[in-house]
Amino acid sequence: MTGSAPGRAEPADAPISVDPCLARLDQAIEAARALGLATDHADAVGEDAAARLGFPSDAYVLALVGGTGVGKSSLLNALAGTDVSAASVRRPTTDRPVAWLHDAARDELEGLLAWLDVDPADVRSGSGSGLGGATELGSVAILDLPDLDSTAADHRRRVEAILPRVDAVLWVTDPEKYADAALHDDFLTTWVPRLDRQLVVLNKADRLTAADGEAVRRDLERDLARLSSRDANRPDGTGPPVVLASATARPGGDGSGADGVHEVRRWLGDQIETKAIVRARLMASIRDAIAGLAGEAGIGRGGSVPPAPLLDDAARSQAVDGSTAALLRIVDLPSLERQAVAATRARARARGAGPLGRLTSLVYRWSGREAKVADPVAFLARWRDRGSLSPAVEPIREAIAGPMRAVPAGTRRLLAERLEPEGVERELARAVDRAVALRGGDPPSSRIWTLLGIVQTVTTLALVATAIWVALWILVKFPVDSITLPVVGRVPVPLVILIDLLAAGYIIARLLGAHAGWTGRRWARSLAAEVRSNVRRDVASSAFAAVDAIDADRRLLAAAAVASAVDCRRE
Ligand SMILES: Nc1nc2c(ncn2[C@@H]2O[C@H](COP(=O)(O)OP(=O)(O)OP(=O)(O)O)[C@@H](O)[C@H]2O)c(=O)[nH]1
Ligand SMILES: [Mg+2]
Repeated sequence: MTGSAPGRAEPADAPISVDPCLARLDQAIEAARALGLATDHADAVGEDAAARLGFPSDAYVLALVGGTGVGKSSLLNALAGTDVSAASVRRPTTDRPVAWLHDAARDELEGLLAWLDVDPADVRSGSGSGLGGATELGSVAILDLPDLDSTAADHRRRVEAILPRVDAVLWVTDPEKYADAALHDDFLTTWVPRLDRQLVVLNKADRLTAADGEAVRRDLERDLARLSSRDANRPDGTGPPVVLASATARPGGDGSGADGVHEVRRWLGDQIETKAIVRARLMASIRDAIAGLAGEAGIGRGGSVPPAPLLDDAARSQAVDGSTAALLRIVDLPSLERQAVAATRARARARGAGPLGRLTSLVYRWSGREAKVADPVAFLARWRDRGSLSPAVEPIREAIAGPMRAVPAGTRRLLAERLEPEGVERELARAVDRAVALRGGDPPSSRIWTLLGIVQTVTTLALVATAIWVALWILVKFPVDSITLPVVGRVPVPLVILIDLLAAGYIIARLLGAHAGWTGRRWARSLAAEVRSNVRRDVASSAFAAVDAIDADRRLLAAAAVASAVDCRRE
């Protein structure tokens, strides 16, 4: 039906625009959808508001609402000055909306009435003789609605469907029904705070003594003031006025009832700003819809703003610690450190162990041993082969179990989907992949190794030369000097030099080994620390991404609800 409405157009002279209020509704709906909540009602409120703004707001729609037989149709007839809606003793009588409006307004309001689903055959108009013939009554279309409380259930549904689209209400009750729960609890609770323009008519006042009528009137006023005070925009808690009337009392007749109908006429003829009436009830409905969404999300009135995160810091950090520890067990940092030390030693050997070291390095590499035990980067890359991720998923799921119970069912479903074990496993695996993609995976080096390499090379060359010398001496037996050593006695010089060179080579190799080990261990420790902190950081940022998204939408919805108090305020 909204499709039949013309496009939205804010009245040009509107002092306050509904647009910011509608924008808040859009924001709240978007957040609520992201939270998995049903937004049908809020969608309908938004669509209705947009549609209503597309119709003229120089006139407003007033509905007569009440139980069956209270005299709604009789009241309309009295106001119109002619029988426009059937009134009878048969219950219920009115089964679909009947509209009455001033002749002058008929053309202008036809579209609006069609949008309200009033059959054109049920639209009556007149000169308003019953309304005093006042042309200012061209600013109201009066709807006589079916009842709220008869056995015809579809009557109530019709009222429920049309009420969100009317701008003002004339609540009609009578001495028997004024305390009726159906009227008091459901409808008044919902609508009294939302409508700026409303009047309560206690009809059939002719059946009460003046004193009883006055007592009932005061009783009703008290009740209505209580309902109105629930509206933040009406802190003074004044409810709609209550009028005692008698719709069937003849004009010029005896009493207060007829005066009451005059009072209703006067109220209808009040010089009111119809645009403001329409805007105010649209904004009240929108604000209500936003508050409804916030309530659905569990962040309604009384909740902290911004709402507390679903998962508190302590629980989150405990879960991240647990999951990180489980992941690091798979990554296997002690083995990583061993690989790092071995890789550093291999590099030191290649640089600082002279020609023989270079040779053993080549053998080490070609045999594939180096890649297996001395390549920390490759070792990290193979982390997935070393165990199952399930133990790392558990702390995350455990942490969210409590908050899951606290959120509404729709949000719980969303969270359950996003936090199903396979998904969490994938996220954690990605986090570890990112964490182990280290920059600078090459082992460290040192100038000392180059220096030791040169010394070792010289020593090796000298050793080869000396070995040749010793071999020749053994074969040819040419004379050489001897040195007398304690215990051993006389030892030929070539042999002494050979032994010295061997000892020097050994010492240089030990020095190199010690330095490479020290450098390697330092590097290994920093690699392990980097992996450890990377894994924790990436787990912290990704494991609860779904919860963080829900938190962000809850904050957005709460912000929309808070802002709606300003953007949807009445003039
Ligand atoms: N005594 C008395 N009877 C009234 C008054 N107003 C209406 N009635 C009678 O009450 C009966 C019901 O009136 P209706 O106007 O049909 O009531 P209604 O609220 O439209 O009822 P539904 O269409 O069924 O919802 C009729 O017999 C009216 O004559 C009144 O002020 N005083
Ligand atoms: Mg009726």
